[in-house]
Amino acid sequence: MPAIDHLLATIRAVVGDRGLLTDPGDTAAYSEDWRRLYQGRTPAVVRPATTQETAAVVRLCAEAGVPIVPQGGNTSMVGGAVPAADGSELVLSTARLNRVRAIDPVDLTMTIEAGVTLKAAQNAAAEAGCLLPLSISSEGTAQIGGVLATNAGGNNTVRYGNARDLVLGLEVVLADGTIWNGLRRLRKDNTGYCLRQLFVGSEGTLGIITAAVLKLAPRPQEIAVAFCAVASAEDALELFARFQAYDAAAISAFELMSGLGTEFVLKHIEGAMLPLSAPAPFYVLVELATPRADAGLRDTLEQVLEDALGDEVITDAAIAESEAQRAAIWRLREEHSEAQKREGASVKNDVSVPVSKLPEFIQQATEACVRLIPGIRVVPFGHMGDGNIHFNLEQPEDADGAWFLAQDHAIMDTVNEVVRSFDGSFSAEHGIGKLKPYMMPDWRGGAELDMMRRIKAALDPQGILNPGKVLPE
Ligand code: FAD
Ligand code: 2HG
Ligand code: ZN
Repeated sequence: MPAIDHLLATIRAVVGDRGLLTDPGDTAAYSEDWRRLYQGRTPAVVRPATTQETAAVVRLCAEAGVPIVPQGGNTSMVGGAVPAADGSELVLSTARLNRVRAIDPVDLTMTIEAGVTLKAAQNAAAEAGCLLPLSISSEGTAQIGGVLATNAGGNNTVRYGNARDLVLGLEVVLADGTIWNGLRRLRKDNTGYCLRQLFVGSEGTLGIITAAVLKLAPRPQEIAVAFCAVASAEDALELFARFQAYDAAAISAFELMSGLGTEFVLKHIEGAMLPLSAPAPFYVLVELATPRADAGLRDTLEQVLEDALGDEVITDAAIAESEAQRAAIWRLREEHSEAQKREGASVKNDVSVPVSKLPEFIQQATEACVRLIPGIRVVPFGHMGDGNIHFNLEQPEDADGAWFLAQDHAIMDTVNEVVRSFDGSFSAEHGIGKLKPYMMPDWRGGAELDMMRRIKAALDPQGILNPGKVLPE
């Protein structure tokens, strides 16, 4: 293809040899998603090292009319960063935009480039005596740009909100190669439309985020974590209500796990151990944290759990006595996705309902799925404290994995019907990507989808940024 060869030659002149991968052996990893739902193909992965290089590459692609798929850590759960199968799209990886530009512990802000991994960003904040209060299991690989482009949620949303709530400023390369420098770090700034929030959660379809100013929090001085056994999701909700009543501001995570999902972790993840004497139908991981020294958090945790045990709200609990025990408890929660993947084929439903409705939702969605596919294994887990449950379904033990995956629309539609009856959302934190655009007309049709299409047309009139994602064709 002479046209693409010419484009790649001009791009190479901008980004250099290190900035351009064209060998199929090198580009393959950028062309498939973490779940292996989509196998794409790309003639090249472009890896600019600066905002200016990014802008120049986008300008060249716009002039040539060649689509671009922005990619960070490629951990999307919905195929959001995978190029099309026909090899017509370039992948633009942000991996080399990896500088922490500034941290201000008084302003509690961090100015950081898109390709820094979330884990590296957390570490940089910690070194400066601060906390970047966003935590997801993929944080070692996911990058700041991807986290913002998907408005990631995760384990601390109950206390600090989603990625969106942490963004004060953004730097974005627009679809024609224009650089918008909105890297402000003000807490108050009402100056027209809030453009940065348009790009947060836009999944690479409106612009390429190259840097951001994020809000930090004071670093916790005391952290207390417990792993609790509960007989039902109702009891887990009652436990959440008790922690809220006792000290709502101290809750930094309240995560639910099913007995089956935890069994998968114990079976597939080396070194994973249940810190309790017997298995239970559900488990809760609760984490309390405070920036105050000597706040007595451990006493709070013990008091609430002791009362809950007395009232039979929980059946057992283990409190972490060391950093190693805290990490081991968190591992049981964080390895759920990996363990489920190793167990076999699964269909995910990243849904949210009002927190108070979660137990009823889990029960009704379970019944509906079992009616649809007898023997289906239900694995609900996730961020109970903010109402976001990963209502995942594992193939029946004796079923064919490919057959099960082919039932994905039937399964997701069945779950979504229950979600709708609770006024919930079919996409709480992972986004729409390539997997869910077909759901958009039904859930966001009419004026809402129309506005989204108009925004897309205004910011990307050629439609070259991440085609086929978010909006239905
Ligand atoms: P990618 O997968 O590379 O891209 C995601 C989307 O963002 C794509 O549409 C891409 O085009 C776009 N994009 C990427 N970078 C940019 C940029 N610089 N500018 C514009 N668009 C861009 N998500 C949660 O919300 N909470 C969780 O708890 C959570 N846990 C996870 C656990 C595991 C094990 C895995 C595999 C995933 C998990 N995720 C979770 C999903 C995923 O990790 C997040 O969505 C993450 O924010 C994606 O970051 P990334 O850098 O990998 O983005
Ligand atoms: C989590 O909360 C992630 O661990 C992944 O959002 C959920 O695997 C999943 O479905
Ligand atoms: Zn999650």
